[in-house]
Amino acid sequence: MYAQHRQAYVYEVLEEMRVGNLDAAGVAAAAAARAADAKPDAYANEPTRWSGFAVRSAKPFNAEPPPGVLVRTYHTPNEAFYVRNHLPVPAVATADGADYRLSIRVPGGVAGAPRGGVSPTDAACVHTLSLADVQALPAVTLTAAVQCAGNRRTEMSGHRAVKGGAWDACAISNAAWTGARLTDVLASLGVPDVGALAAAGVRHVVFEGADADAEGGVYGASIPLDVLAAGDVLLAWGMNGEPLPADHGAPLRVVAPGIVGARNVKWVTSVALSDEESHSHWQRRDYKGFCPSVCLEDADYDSAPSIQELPITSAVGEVAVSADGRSVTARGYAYAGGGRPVVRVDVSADGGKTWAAADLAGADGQVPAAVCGARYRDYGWTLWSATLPLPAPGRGEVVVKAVDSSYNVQPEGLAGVWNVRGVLNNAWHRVPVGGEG
Ligand code: MTE
Ligand code: MO
Repeated sequence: MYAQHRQAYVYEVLEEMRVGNLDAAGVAAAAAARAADAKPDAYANEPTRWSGFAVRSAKPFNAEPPPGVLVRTYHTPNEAFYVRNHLPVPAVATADGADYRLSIRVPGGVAGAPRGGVSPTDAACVHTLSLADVQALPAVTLTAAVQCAGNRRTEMSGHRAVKGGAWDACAISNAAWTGARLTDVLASLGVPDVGALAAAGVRHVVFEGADADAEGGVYGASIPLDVLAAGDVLLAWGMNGEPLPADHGAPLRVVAPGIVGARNVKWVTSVALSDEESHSHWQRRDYKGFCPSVCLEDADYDSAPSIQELPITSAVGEVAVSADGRSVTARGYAYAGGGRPVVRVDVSADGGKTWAAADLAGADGQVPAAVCGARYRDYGWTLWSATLPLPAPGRGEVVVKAVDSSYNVQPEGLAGVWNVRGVLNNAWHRVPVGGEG
């Protein structure tokens, strides 16, 4: 099912397991039997997509918009919003929503009797909600960028080979999401607030999607309980004022603003309050960072924490040289995880020798840095622009690095952040102007 597995190293692994060879007659007979017993195409439900995408994988569909398009508008148009699917688009994405059901699992220790903390043996209470039940709650709209942990992986593999799908710098987009607060959904079921959940032993909120592999295993991920405290995790049905598109999780997706894309579960079918992280492959055996010297065989997935908030990052989307060749105007995005505001973006046109602070465009001119307790709530990205003199007529190298409200900065090079899975690349982003920088 995974086209990206058709690679030399996969065949090498399989070669060790070869038990024999089929003869031609056997192959023909098997093909005939398969045709007679044809399963429906797992990818029969893929929607029509924008022709402007740079497609990184067709099945499952992975695509990013061109950088010039991405940084043109504060809210990314729905059709151009990057798509990261691990599995086929499920049938629920294109059905009319009437049959859609969401299950919410509340452990016994929380739901009432029996008491005594959260454990898998407690009698849990499983609530079933329709789409209408969720949409009957107060609708909230908030702007949040979603970024894949693998954004800019291609650049990282240029430094040293990594294992993971190719992405340039556009596996990130920004939208205004409309939905119900997950805390409101839980409150409507009589579930106590986050503090009481924590006291009862709940540590994680575990989500599952409707998209499944050939064996029926579904996509899943979880976020720590405390992410709910700010009240901004949504079960969203709207995107930029339109119904949620099939590729982005219709009829309902999790929007966990400030948290890595992988936990923003699309086509969500279940929410479980748990003492444990999700047991899914993507929570436990993927989306984790490692030391630069750790190879695939030595990567200890159990001890590495799952990626949740992403580090401060920025990238150049577009550069335009003035008619006289003396200056360059650069534009791009900057994003900080955990809802932290981007407070400054430094841009250079001479490869990093001299810098200027860029002009920043926040959420349509709104004051960005709202805080709730210790938690920042500025979830949208920041677009920036700067016009700088070029070091030589028509030539230079544009470099960008951003700073967040905790004065976290981006590392200069790839060597220190390189990791075997090619995630979390937030090194200074460089774009040559007029040939060599
Ligand atoms: N949810 C489901 N059900 N299935 C998926 O494959 N991919 C995750 C996340 N949610 C995924 C999912 C990953 S890794 C990312 S980066 C984001 O969705 C991408 O969201 P988008 O496709 O709306 O841009
Ligand atoms: Mo992702």
